[in-house]
Amino acid sequence: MDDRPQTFVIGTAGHVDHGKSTLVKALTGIDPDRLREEKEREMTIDLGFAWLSLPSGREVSIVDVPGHERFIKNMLAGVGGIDAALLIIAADEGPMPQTAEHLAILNLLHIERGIIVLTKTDMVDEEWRDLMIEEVREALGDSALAGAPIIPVSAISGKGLDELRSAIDALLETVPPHAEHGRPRLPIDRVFTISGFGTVVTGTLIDGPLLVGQEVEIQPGELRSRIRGLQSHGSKEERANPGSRTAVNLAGVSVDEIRRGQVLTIPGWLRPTQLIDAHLKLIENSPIPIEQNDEVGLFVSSSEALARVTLLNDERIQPGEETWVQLRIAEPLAVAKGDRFIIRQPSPSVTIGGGIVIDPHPRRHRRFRSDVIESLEVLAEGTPSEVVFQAMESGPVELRSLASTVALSDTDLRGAVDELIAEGSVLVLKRAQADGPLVPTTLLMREDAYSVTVSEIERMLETFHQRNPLRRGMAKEEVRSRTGLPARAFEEIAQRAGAEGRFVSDGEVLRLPSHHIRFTPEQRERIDRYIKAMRADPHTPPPPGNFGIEPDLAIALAETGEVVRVDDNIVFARDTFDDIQQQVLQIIDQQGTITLSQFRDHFGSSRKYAQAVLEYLDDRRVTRRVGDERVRYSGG
Ligand SMILES: Nc1nc2c(ncn2[C@@H]2O[C@H](COP(=O)(O)OP(=O)(O)OP(=O)(O)O)[C@@H](O)[C@H]2O)c(=O)[nH]1
Ligand SMILES: [Mg+2]
Repeated sequence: MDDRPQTFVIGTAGHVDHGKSTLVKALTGIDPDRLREEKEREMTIDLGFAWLSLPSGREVSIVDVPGHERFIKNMLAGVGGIDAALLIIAADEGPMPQTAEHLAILNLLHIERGIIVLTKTDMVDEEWRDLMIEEVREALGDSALAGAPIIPVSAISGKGLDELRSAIDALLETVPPHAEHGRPRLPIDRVFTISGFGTVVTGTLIDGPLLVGQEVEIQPGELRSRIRGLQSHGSKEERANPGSRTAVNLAGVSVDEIRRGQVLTIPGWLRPTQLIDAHLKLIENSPIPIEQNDEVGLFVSSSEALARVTLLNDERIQPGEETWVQLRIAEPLAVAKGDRFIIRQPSPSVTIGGGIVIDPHPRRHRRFRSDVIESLEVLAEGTPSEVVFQAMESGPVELRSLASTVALSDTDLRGAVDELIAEGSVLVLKRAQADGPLVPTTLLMREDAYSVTVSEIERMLETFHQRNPLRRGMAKEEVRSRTGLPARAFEEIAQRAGAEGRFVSDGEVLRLPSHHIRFTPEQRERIDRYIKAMRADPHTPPPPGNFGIEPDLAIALAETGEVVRVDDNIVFARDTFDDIQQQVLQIIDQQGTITLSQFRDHFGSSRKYAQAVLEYLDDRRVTRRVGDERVRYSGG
């Protein structure tokens, strides 16, 4: 168990030049502007990081963001996962455009804890300061930070900083324990090398702890690695807890394989996606509405991509309105259910809204369908088992991939799955061991979907048998491709339905249990004549064509087992062939090998027959060719 106190991450926000970085330095002693260009231009460009211990002893990381509107993408990459925000407003200027935009972003991301820091108060008199406090209160409107404390400070004189530290302490007191789903995620916001250590990535850790030595996966890209070391606040740790800024030293990967926007997590559950269902809200002062198929910039955690909006229930949505959408993303992103996102107009670039991921792996929906909207409502609001049931709508799914769709802790997810299995609405297609526990790769399927699929296959087979009475069954691969199921799911469904007696899996083909190859009396008559002729000359039997046995009929006859079809023209009666095979093996056992001419002499057959039979035996792995001789397939 880990009994260290909870860690926290707070972020700055606010208009350019209002004093965010200066305040961070005054609070922590660490200059968050680390790039040379930042120091030269006296402007934050990319994220900066610092940390401090509060009077209570709490450890807090601070993510310092740029205020300039050109770098808002970097601000968005840093704001994910923070526990609280410091919205910094310079007392001389008061609220400005990016004050409002950052406030809107905090609101959309549901970052509801914050402190308004009125800084640079050394530059104004008291009267002006009080006027600004009024103005700030007004600017907060009915946002989530409407009731937040407003603390006047000067980062230069240090006035108000103690009050600010206490206020941060009091605010963090109200942060509930960080969620632990058992599936830690580190949205990567920085990648660099440290000489002697190699590749390091950093981010704000959410949803679970990371441990040194652990195997990890980086998505999108499915890059595997192992955690060589962990750091938080500049000191080495064996374990990083959710809610902390975390630096991860990775084994065996180079910096150019990783970029901001990827997510480091435990292997096997987080599947990248290019289609998500979401609930979307446009901010009141969005300059534009959204119309069907509009393109937007999508920002989730530290990642960004272009996306097109399918409005599922509207022709257009106006500023201030909210609705259900499907987002078609231009490139894969590793997101999970419940992730909050921001959308921006691509050009001119401005924040227009945001929302929450409801299903990261939906199917394409048709618009204006009440059943689609209802299922999204269930996914958004339902009980765990309702959510899991709904999430399984699109077909068989592995237990581990359900995890990214449902945003439940492992315990709750298993609880919900067990409940659904017990009530019979979900089936375990195949357990790793009979009666064994569910493992991450166990395939689950809704019972209703299973019934529909099996009935569909039955109908397919019925039609096939009717049209092809001489065929033993339908090629499995063809059945599978018509159902559209992935190979493993199909195989497990076929096995289960087979065990239930719904159809028979017979080598490469599937058939209905009632189906057998049946010949018409006329066909039977021809066959009997043909077989009689074969018996007259068993080792050099006549070709089937001589008796009007067309290839289809010969194949069917072979499938019934009455004959062995070595090729189109060389067909033996079954017992003759079995006898030939047995004698071949006997000869091999007596003299070690058999040659083609030995075969020919022994059976008194032609070279053509001898060669065809021996090749057939090679194909069947009865014999094996070594130079000009045959040995037993399994023998030396
Ligand atoms: N007098 C006075 N000047 C301040 C105070 N805080 C910051 N400044 C000055 O304001 C200027 C901008 O400060 P920064 O901290 O770089 O502002 P910022 O919000 O980080 O700016 P960006 O990161 O570019 O958005 C600098 O010249 C600071 O010295 C303060 O409390 N009093
Ligand atoms: Mg700055």
